Order: sequence, then C-alpha cells, then structure tokens
Amino acid sequence: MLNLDIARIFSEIADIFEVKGENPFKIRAYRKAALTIETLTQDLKVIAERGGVKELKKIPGIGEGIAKKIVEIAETGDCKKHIELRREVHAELLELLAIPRVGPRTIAKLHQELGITNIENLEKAAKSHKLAGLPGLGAKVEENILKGIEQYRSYQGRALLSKALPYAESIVNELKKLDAVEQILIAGSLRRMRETIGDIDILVVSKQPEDIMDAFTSLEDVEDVIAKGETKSSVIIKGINADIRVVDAVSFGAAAHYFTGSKHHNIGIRELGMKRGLKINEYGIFCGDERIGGEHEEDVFASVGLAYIPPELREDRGEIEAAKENIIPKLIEISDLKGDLHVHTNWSDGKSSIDEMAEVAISLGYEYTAVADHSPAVGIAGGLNEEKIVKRQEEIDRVNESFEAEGVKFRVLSAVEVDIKSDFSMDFSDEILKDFDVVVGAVHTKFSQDRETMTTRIVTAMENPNVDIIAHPTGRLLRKRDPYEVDMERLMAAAKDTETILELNSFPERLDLNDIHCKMAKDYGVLIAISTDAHAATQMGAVIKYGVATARRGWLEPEDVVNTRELEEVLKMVKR
Ligand code: DGT
Ligand code: CA
Ligand code: CA
Repeated sequence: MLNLDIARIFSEIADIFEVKGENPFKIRAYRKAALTIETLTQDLKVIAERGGVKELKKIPGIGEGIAKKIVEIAETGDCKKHIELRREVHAELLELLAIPRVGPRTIAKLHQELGITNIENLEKAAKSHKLAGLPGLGAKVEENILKGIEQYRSYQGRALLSKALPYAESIVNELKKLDAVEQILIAGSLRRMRETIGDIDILVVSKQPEDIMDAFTSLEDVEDVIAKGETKSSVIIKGINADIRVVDAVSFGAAAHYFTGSKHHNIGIRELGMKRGLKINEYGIFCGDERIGGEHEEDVFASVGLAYIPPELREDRGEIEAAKENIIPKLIEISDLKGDLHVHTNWSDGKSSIDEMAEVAISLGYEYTAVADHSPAVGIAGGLNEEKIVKRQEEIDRVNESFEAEGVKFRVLSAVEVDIKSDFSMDFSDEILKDFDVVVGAVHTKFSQDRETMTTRIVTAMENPNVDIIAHPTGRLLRKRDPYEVDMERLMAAAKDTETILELNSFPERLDLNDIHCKMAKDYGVLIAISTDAHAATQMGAVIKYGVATARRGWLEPEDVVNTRELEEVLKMVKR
C-alpha cells in the first residue's frame, strides 16, 4: 500500500461525490487530502500503524475524519465509505471520468437523463445527436465528447512516469530484501525517464532465478501473472505491465544497456559494433566466439570507442555522434538548482502559506523562491487583485525580514502568474506588473485559438518588457489535453530576441516544455526555468525530479537553466 494508492481512494471518493452533486466543501476536503498524501515523503501506512489517528492528524491538510479513514485503509486495504460509494454508482460510470473534456457534472446529467453508463453508449448517444437536446448541452458538447473519447482511446496503454516510477521502486525495494538478489536495476523507458511508460522493466543478477520468479510473481501489488518462466516473468501491477529478467553477473552490463534502450539507440550501437567486427547483444560483447566484455555497462560504450552516454540521452537523437566526439553534455542535476521561480500560495489557489513554502524551499537547499499567485482572469477563486497584492507584499516583506534577522540566506521573491488573455492583453497593467520581482506569463483560456493567433498571443506577451518567464508554453496535460497549436520555432526566436525565459514545468502531467523543446531552446540560446508550479509546500520537493529528468532528456546543462544561478544573477537576467 503506497501513499499513491491511499490518495487514489480519496480522489475517487471526491469524484463520486461530484457525480452525485454533493456539497463542494466535502469534495474539496477529499481532493486536498489526496493531493497532500500524493506528495508526502513519509510512508503513511507506517505512520498509521505506528501512531494511529493522533500522528496522522499532525500532517497539515489531514483532519480527524480523513485520518480515521487512513487507519482503516492501512488495516484493511480500503475504507467502508469508499466501498459504499462505489456500490452506489456504476463502476463504468467512474471510468467515464477519465475521458478528457467530460466533467463529473456532465456525466451525472447524462446518466440521469439518458441512462448512459459506459463509453460505448456515450459515444453512440453523441454520434446520434441525443445530447444536443438536453438543457445546458449543445452540439459543441457533443463534438467535445467525441474528441475526448478519441483522445482517451489513444492515451490508453501508457502510464505517466509519476505513476510507474513509485511502483517500480517499490518492486525493487521488496526484491532487494532477498539474499538471492546480487544486483537489481530499473531499465527500459523508466530508466530513461520518458514522460510516459509502456511497461516496467526490471533486471536482476542472481544465481537462484527461480527464487526471484517466485518472489516477483507473488508481490503484494500483483493483480495478474501473465507469464512465469525460469528467468523471465511478466505481471500486472496496478494496471501496469511489469517484466523481470534474471541474468548472470558476466552479462549484467550488456543486459542493462540492451534493456535500457531505446531500441533505436541500441540499433545504432550494434551497427557501430558490427563495423568493428563485434557482436553486441544482451548477453555480452563478442569477437567471434570470444566474450570480450559485458559485465559493466561502460564496456558496451568503450568497445565501440564511445564516451559513456547517460540513460536519459539514449533516444537516437545525436547522442552517439556526440559520444564519438566526446562532447556529451554534463547534464543538470537536482542539486544544481538554487531556487524555484513558480510556486503558488494560499494568496491564490495554493494550499500553503508563504512561510510554509519558504520553509520547504530552504529545506531543499534553495536560496530563493518566487511566489507566483494567479491573476484574477483565470477564474480561480481568490486570484490576486490590487488590494491583495499590497497585503501579500507586506507578508513577503515580513518573512524576508525575519530571514535577514536570523541570518538565513533566503529570499521570497514577489511574483505573479499573470494570464495572457485571448485578446493578447495581459491581465494586469504594466503599471502593476513592473513592481513584481518576477512576472510569469501564461495562457489559461481559449486553447482553441488557431496556430497563428496563439503564437502571436504568446509572442506579444514576450515583447512586454515586464514579462520575464512564459509558464507551461504549450498548455498540454498528458493524457488529458493535447498541446494547443503553436509555432514553436517562432516562439523560440521571439524568446531569444526578447530575452524571455521559457519554463519547464515539472508537474508530471505537464512536463511543458517537453524534452525535444528543451533541446530546441538550448540550440536557440534560450534560457529555461525549471519550476514546479507547486500548489502545496510538499509538491516542491516531490515533482522537481520529473522536471530535472525532462531537462536531462533535453540535453540541458546547468548553465542552460536560470535557476541554477545565485539570486543576484537571476535578478539581473529577468528583464527589469
Ligand atoms: P516502453 O516500455 O514502451 O515505455 O519503452 P521501452 O523502451 O521500455 O521498451 P520495451 O519495454 O519494449 O523494451 C525494453 C528495451 O528492450 C528497449 O528500450 C530496448 C530493448 N528492445 C526491445 N525490443 C528490441 C528490439 O527489437 N531491438 C533492440 N535492439 N532492442 C530492443
Ligand atoms: Ca518498458
Ligand atoms: Ca518491456
């Protein structure tokens, strides 16, 4: 039972409440609990078992009711409320919630009015224009639903990195307990930190492969055993396929390289080997019948005259040529970061106070964080207005003064995530914008504008001397919302011209810019800010690894990233 599993139970309770049209406060309480739990670093089950409700209640965002349910889940695997609610609504109805563009209230309406219970009859109803007649639903909604269903189907089969990684790590932690395991490695797209994962690949060195097969196929989270062989097995864990292979120690490096992939990278390496008369496969490196290496991954690269290539680069995007010339970039690491330039607080839609955000930032070793609360247009309750900006500034000053008094080298930067409106104007006047330390501009509405219009909208924002950073530049939500249409070459050129920084948003659903766009930015000489967009203090530390991984996949080095710099330098690099 991972924190993620507990969080999912609470977010499903919130979903069902929403479908049922329950009290919004109740819904929000469960959503907040889910969010808190998802990003918690301590193991909830352990806390529940050790300290019960009393200890759990000490966690911010967790009250008595939720704490009791956590104890129940830790003991029994689920809670009665959840089981009861699931019984009340069709399981298939809940699956409809996963369709992009379809909200819980629409689903409730469709269910009540038309008796729709699953994707198939929803699709049929939309195609035969049965929805257009219902109050509040028009032809546009039908079109949206059909598009959503199409997207939903195309997203099936791959899991978000942030979902697959914790399960893979938990498999590794469990198997490591066995004496029979000599070495163990997460391979495949997970090791390369791709944004989505087809299946989990685990590699083990052991002299007792049958013990490994037994342990793997009987892990607690295994839902189904697809295949169980002598040295290879395949199971389903929480809906994700997981493969395991056991190899001999002499083959470990070659197998690690082979099963890390990517396939195209492997083919490139194998061809280089062939040119040298070598055979390179998952068992080793061979010259004729003689094994000349394969125990260590480095052997593979060395055998074909290449420098070591980090896993994140192994996508056949020029890394083999770079390794040949010994110009593999020195990729950025989490420890290079000195601050976060985009977080939210309870002055807009964040859950934590400025103090709490600062405290966590300091614990992460940062020297600054920019609190970038929303401007009002986004429609989020409690966006900043002129009065709140003044009051928030007083709090920022108070916090900064107390750090100074204590001799803590840390500063909260006053920032805003200002909406770039569909008419190209900014949601705050220049008069207001100029007084912030950092201005982050972002698109939150009218994603359907055509490519030309959307590009001009963002370029216009970049041309505003007050706008320092463009947040999540393509607006995508992985598996939920496609990126809006935008001319990326024009954005890059404009960013370079106007010295605007582009954000790499670390949220695992966003990772926006993506890896390819990061590399493009580097080639254009455009600076990147790796930000978290954290809406709760715990998120800052929890999601940054996904942003940094994406930056690494985009070939970024510390100097390509603005928030690897000292505060004074950052303040020089923002436009004002
Ligand atoms: P995924 O699971 O779709 O996210 O992506 P991967 O890269 O994990 O792919 P997967 O699980 O099918 O295979 C793991 C690795 O095994 C892959 O990255 C490279 C290697 N591999 C699989 N099939 C082939 C192949 O036909 N040729 C070569 N050279 N390598 C392969
Ligand atoms: Ca895989
Ligand atoms: Ca696989």
